[in-house]
Amino acid sequence: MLTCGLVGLPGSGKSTLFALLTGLHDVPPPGGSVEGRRVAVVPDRRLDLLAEHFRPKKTTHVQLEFVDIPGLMPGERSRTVHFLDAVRATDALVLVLRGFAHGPGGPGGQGADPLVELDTLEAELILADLAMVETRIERSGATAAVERVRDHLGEGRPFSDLALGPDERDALAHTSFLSAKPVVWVLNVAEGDLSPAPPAGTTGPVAGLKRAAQARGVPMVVVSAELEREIAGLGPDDAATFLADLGLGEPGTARLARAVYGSLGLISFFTTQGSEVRAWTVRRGTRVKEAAGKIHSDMERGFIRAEVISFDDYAAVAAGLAETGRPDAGRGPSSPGNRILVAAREKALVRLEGRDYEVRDGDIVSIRFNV
Ligand SMILES: Nc1nc2c(ncn2[C@@H]2O[C@H](COP(=O)(O)OP(=O)(O)OP(=O)(O)O)[C@@H](O)[C@H]2O)c(=O)[nH]1
Ligand SMILES: [Mg+2]
Repeated sequence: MLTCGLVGLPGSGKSTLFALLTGLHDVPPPGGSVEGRRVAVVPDRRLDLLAEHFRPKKTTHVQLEFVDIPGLMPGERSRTVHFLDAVRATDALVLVLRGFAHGPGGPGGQGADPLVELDTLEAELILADLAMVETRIERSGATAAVERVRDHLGEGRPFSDLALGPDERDALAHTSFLSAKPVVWVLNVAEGDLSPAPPAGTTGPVAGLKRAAQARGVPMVVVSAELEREIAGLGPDDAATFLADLGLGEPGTARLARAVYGSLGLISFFTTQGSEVRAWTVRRGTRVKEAAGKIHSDMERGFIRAEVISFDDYAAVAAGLAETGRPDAGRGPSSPGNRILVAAREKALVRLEGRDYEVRDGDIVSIRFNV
């Protein structure tokens, strides 16, 4: 399972978000020195719809592990070492930046400046990488690739911004840089500031951070962790109404999980056969024969072909049919889902794909195999 670290300065809302993501009832106390680690079920409305249609015995979502890393306090050496160790043990980082004002006495002053927080966090990661590279040069001498990295980091730029040639990449293949980790920026805003898209030309920290995210190609998500915790406490119907009133289609946790997936270069595909409807994770660009191996090694070994329909095509067919609400619909072949697939086949929307087909996000896949 992939591990995502929630990192930020004290009081940015990491623990609030952590509780939200992992379904924890009580928010861990501020400044906790022992980080929490919990598994989150990644919400996916597409999978929920499939489960509603196929009525499986079991529905299996994708899971991600989140770590609530205590806030970085620059200058406090032992805490920083602990922070960096915790960061090192993750696959991806969620940078939680404060976009709401703290009450009097809150950490870090009252006003929010997410760009400054971002700089502070990145600088710490870059400094740790720089120290590592310098140690390496002292111990085993400099190579052209390592010197380039050192100069780049020395300018205060993250490893992820450095374009390397194939030879340089090979030379550094066994070195892991903290500033190379896939990141998502989360701006945690006050309840009233949760508009999905501030008007173009807006200034201020939110717009500034958005521009920076676009310029650097980093996925960014705006949430209000506090508000979303309140929403999560409502029943599913009230929660949906509440989100719709805010102009949001889905909870921030779903948007965040998708952004983490994107930053890691991961996609989901779905299977609906048998008694389970399930989401699977593969790297973008994975061929279907290899993807089949995720489900079962026999499916990869004896792969013949895959039947594939995109989720969007499936949903369009479903919307055009009255099947889903039929009171007499059962499970298995007589489930609404299978009737939708039959209709989709008649419209030639179910494709037969060979072993080299690259699986796309949202594909509904059925593997034909023979062993
Ligand atoms: N207004 C507002 N306050 C929030 C929001 N999210 C968190 N807070 C408040 O900010 C304070 C800090 O939240 P935490 O989640 O504990 O922050 P943290 O990042 O875990 O802090 P440390 O563990 O000390 O690093 C709490 O008082 C929260 O109630 C939000 O979306 N809006
Ligand atoms: Mg905390």
